[in-house]
Amino acid sequence: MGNNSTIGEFIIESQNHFKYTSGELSRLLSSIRLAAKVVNREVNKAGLVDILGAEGSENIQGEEQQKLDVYANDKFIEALTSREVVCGIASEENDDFIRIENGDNIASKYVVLMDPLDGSSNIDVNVSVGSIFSIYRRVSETGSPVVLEDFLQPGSEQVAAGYVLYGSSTIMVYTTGHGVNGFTLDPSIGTFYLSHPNLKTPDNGNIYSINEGNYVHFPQGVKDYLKYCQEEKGERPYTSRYIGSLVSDFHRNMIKGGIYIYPTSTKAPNGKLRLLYECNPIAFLAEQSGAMASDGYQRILDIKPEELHQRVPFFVGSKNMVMKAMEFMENS
Ligand code: AHM
Ligand code: MG
Repeated sequence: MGNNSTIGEFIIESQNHFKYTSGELSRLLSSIRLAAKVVNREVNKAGLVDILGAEGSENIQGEEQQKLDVYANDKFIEALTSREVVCGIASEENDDFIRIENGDNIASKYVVLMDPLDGSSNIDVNVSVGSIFSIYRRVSETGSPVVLEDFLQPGSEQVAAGYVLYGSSTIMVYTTGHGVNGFTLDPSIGTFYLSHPNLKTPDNGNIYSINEGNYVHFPQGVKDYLKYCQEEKGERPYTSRYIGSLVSDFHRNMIKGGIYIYPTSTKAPNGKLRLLYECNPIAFLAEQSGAMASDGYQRILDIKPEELHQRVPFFVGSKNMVMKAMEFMENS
């Protein structure tokens, strides 16, 4: 397939990659794409909306100003519910999962877990943010209301996962378990085009991404690995790059080679990132691109989740770099 295909054409041509070919997953992905375009429009005028709304808390349409992460959450939920493509949604923005029982949703096989706007503290300063999604087949019987178990599946059961990065351009990157492909939005016509076919993470890299300000709180293994990254030997010292937006840091490392770490710390004993809608989808993409994702000791995708908003330490990126970091964790 040429680089000129739109994401819609690409999905149709890859139908045989989907285990269940009812077209439901294609429709689900197309709903996510639609929500992403709406969120993209809003993210792009974030500063403007503030100016227009400066007099009071309302914008020119007289609507109340909403924080963008709440707005993104609403848009994703709206797009997914109104098209009857999922029977349940779990989101970083909602304490509990949402059962969708109106219309034909109840007959849907799929649940979606998402972080509708990750890194949203970066919005105010014009730095890239992203939306992350993870899709599973429900384990409870179709036609009945979804239950917590439908959401608490190990990452290895994901049917599809991806992210949208609202960066210098907007790109949607996803996998259905047959490699990773990236589609860049042409904003003038509102269509995503295949721009990054078959993305592969280099096995080695020279970038490490971590919030080093927390150094004193890190476990010894991470401290030792950081010293290793900074040592003058061969390809080292590595370069440090940390945007503070998981999607952006991961995307860069996937293309250039590198490692991203959000470890445990004395302040955050389980790390900060959420297993179900941040680490699992990123880990699925990582593995599909030839990279690795670990909690420091074991594969992220093998973890059996116990809670919807469970946190987990996260080491993701170029295979050899993640293996090296795990070696330091093991030996510390
Ligand atoms: P959020 O879901 O509240 O936006 O937090 C997740 C973000 C990640 O995108 C980013 O990698 C990390 O938090 C940055 O955290 P910190 O500021 O502690 O370095
Ligand atoms: Mg988040």
